[in-house]
Amino acid sequence: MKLVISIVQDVDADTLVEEIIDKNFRVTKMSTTGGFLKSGNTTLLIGVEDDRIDELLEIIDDNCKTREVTKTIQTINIPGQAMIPVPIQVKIGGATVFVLNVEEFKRY
Ligand code: 2BA
Repeated sequence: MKLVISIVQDVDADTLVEEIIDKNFRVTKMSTTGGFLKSGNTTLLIGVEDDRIDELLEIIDDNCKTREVTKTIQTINIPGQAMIPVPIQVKIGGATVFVLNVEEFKRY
């Protein structure tokens, strides 16, 4: 068995979870925050049998889109001068996925 940890954009999360449930996987959805953008994203925990991992990864890939957002960073180019806000474009991936081997799985 594998544990898939998938970090996705909030905007894709509901459709993705529906699709995952429709296809008879089990999923836990958590509200999380990206460290870089400091804005909300969604982390899904999905326990899956080894023979269905490819099917699951395909569902994630099909339902998550890459998008660009603008983030304003504070920068300074002359020592002693005020901070200048500079907008930068950041590409957020469709999904960041970790696949872990599960040593033991129990339901009581
Ligand atoms: P954030 O940390 O908010 O990052 C959002 C996007 O900002 C990232 O998209 C990446 O394109 C960019 N980014 C992140 N750190 C950066 C940096 N130091 N310099 C320049 N650009 C940077 P993704 O890579 O698609 O990541 C989306 C979200 O997935 C991340 O949100 C974070 O919550 C999670 N994530 C990504 N890689 C991770 C990892 N190795 N471990 C844990 N969480 C991760």
